[in-house]
Amino acid sequence: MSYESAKAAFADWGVDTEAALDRLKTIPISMHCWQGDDVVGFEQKSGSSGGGIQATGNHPGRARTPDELRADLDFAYAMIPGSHRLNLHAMYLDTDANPDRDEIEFAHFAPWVDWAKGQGIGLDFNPTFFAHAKADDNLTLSHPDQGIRDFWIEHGKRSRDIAAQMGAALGSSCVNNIWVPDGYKDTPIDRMSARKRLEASLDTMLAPPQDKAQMLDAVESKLFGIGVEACTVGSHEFYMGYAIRNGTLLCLDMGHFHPTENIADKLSAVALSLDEILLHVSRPMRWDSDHVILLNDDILQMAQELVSADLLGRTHIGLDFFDATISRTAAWVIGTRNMQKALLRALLLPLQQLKAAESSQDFTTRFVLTEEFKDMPFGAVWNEFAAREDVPNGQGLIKELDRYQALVADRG
Ligand code: RNT
Ligand code: ZN
Repeated sequence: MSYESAKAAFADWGVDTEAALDRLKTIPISMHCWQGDDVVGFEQKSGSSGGGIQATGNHPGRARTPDELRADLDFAYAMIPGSHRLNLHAMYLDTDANPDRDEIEFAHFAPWVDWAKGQGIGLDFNPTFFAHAKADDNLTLSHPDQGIRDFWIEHGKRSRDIAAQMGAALGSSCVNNIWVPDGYKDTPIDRMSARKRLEASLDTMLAPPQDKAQMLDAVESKLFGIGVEACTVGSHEFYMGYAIRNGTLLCLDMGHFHPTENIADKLSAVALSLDEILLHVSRPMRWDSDHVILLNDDILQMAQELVSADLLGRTHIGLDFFDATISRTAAWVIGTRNMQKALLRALLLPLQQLKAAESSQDFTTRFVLTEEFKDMPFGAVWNEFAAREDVPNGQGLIKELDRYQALVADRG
């Protein structure tokens, strides 16, 4: 179907496709660096990834250096319509120096900032509280040992400074997201002390004032992880309260709740108590497996909530998945485009009619409308978006993804 026919079909329902495309263009997705190298990073060290985070698969083409990762990102961004962001983890520093986590500085990330400037993209940041000898027991900010806590507090403080400098250099506030693996494999006897230690460490870390125009603090909860099945110190209730009391962003990761929970239902609830939200869009399969996101009901419902509850202006959309069984660049491209496609579908819904039906308790009309709308020509509107943004689609996209994968396949 041509775009003009699709436009008319949506207009029939009172939906303006041009307005939807204009809005979609302005929504940045923060693409996570760690899909490109299986969450390994560029520290000069050996050891396991730790923290229960494990990419599986050995598809050829893993980026081994910052230059390779940037080349892969350049390609991926060229396949994704719109202008986006990069979400960097502290362990992806780009320097010949070999600083420990409590020694990192902005200078160690300068090549990333120069690159981002050249690409016109914003950066987000994360302290790395895993994949380190001092995190091997899955205790960092809540560790009973004050020395270990201080080490990680220093890492966290430095990460906030680096994020602020990134935000200042790029003229776009950098979200600095804190996730720690802390927890217990078996049932602890004193959860309260662990949570008090985590709280106190966060308080110390977040005490130095930062300009919100430069950096924004976010905290990420989790239900459980491998090796910490019995108790996660930074649970949802812990961080929900912490974020409200301290005015930080709350990061909702789609894989960090019970498998039957959907964060689509949480957005409007937490938005009443929080200014801003960070999303880690992911696809849990049976557990927090971080599969590449599909254009499935979970993502569609979440995007619908963002639009329907008017939360796009105060939600930062980040991705968090990693799959090493398929082309890593294809995973980035398809996952990011799926997030955009979900937003587009949400922007093309006859929301006023749906809301009117619901508020008059006419659930039959709401039901018929949502189901009839599934046959609307969303694809033609997406094709138009891709064409206007000069990115390939369909067979052209497959050709490009294959071509790039062949280029990187002989990396060792
Ligand atoms: C882990 C969290 C966290 C990480 C990244 C790499 O369960 O989801 O966000 O995936 O920091
Ligand atoms: Zn996450």
